[in-house]
Parts: sequence; structure tokens; C-alpha cells
Amino acid sequence: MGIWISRLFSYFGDREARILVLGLDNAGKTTILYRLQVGEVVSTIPTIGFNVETVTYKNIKFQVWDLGGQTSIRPYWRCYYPNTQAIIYVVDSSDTERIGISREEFHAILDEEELKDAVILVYANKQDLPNALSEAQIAEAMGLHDIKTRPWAIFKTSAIKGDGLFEGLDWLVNTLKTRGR
Ligand SMILES: Nc1nc2c(ncn2[C@@H]2O[C@H](COP(=O)(O)OP(=O)(O)O)[C@@H](O)[C@H]2O)c(=O)[nH]1
Ligand SMILES: [Mg+2]
Repeated sequence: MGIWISRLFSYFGDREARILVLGLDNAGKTTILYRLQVGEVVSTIPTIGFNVETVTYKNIKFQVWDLGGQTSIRPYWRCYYPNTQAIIYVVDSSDTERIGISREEFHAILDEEELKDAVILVYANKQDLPNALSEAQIAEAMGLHDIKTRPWAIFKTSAIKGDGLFEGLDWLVNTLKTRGR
């Protein structure tokens, strides 16, 4: 387990905190969740019909689900919004065909009132693939520069190799600490 998680914990103290790991299916979210090595990944399929994976470290919950697809289940996503301090948004950098959909889903999440204070960390994942778009191309395609009201950053990652993930988390922890909320 990395030093970042204990730093994150020391920052939150005994406050409840949630970090959402979101993106289209196949982006690499589940792979990342395991890579973080925070603890046991628990998968639940609520009656509502969408799968949520959760890893808990003390009072900090990391929760993962796939965006896109059925619109009827979306209202239920709100159950997972309270106390969300950060969103880790994962993009498959090689999936140029669906980058527009990923952008739409991303901005819909950014527009959620309950998530408006969450810090945004974007992983431009699958950088090991030869056809992967660069970090700058992903930033452009995702409209990251339109985000004016809260901290955001993009990191290039390969969840398979383990590259870039912890650099991103370091940024996240430092940013949360600087904000002091
Ligand atoms: N080449 C490559 N494949 C990856 C990377 N991250 C995830 N994958 C693969 O992409 C597929 C989907 O990953 P998964 O974590 O299940 O995506 P999820 O649907 O977002 O949870 C799997 O076959 C992973 O092994 C990466 O950084 N590089
Ligand atoms: Mg998954």
C-alpha cells in the first residue's frame, strides 16, 4: 500500500470521504482499483441494476461504476454522491471512436450539483497502446480547459504497467490538502 493512502487518511481524519472512479466501460477503472491496492474490492449488484465496486480504507470509500448506457438507472447514481471529495475520471486513450461519448458523460457528471466541489483527476489511460492519444489530445477532446471553478489535472497512465497512477494520486492528495476542506 502506498504512502498516499495514509496521507489521504491523515487529511480526512475521521470524516467520511468518498472518491468516485468513473468513465465508460473498458476504460480501465476496475484494473486501476486493484492496482491501488487499498484493500479488498467488493462488488455489489443492487436491485436497481448497475454494478458498483467498492474498496474501503478506514472511512474512505473508493467507488467505481461504468458511465454510459441505460439512462433509466442514472437517478440512482445520486445515492453515491454525498461526501464525494474527488472524482477520478478514466479515459481509454485508444478509444477515439467513443471519446465524444466519454466527454458528454464527463460533463454530465461535472454538472451534478452534489459533485460541484469535487476535485477532478483525469487519467488518460492505456498509454502503452500505440494508437493512444496524447495527454494534450485527451485534455482537448474532453474539454478540460472549460473547467474553471475547481481544481483539475490530467495524468497519462498505463494501468496495466502501473505507470502514472501514483503521480496522479499525489497531485490529488496535495490538492485536497491545499484546499483544506
Ligand atoms: N493495454 C492496456 N490495457 C488496459 C489498461 N488498463 C486496462 N486495460 C485492459 O482494458 C480492459 C478493460 O479494463 P477494466 O479495468 O475492466 O475496465 P473498466 O470497464 O473501466 O472497469 C481489460 O482487458 C484490461 O486489461 C492499460 O493501461 N493498457
Ligand atoms: Mg469495471
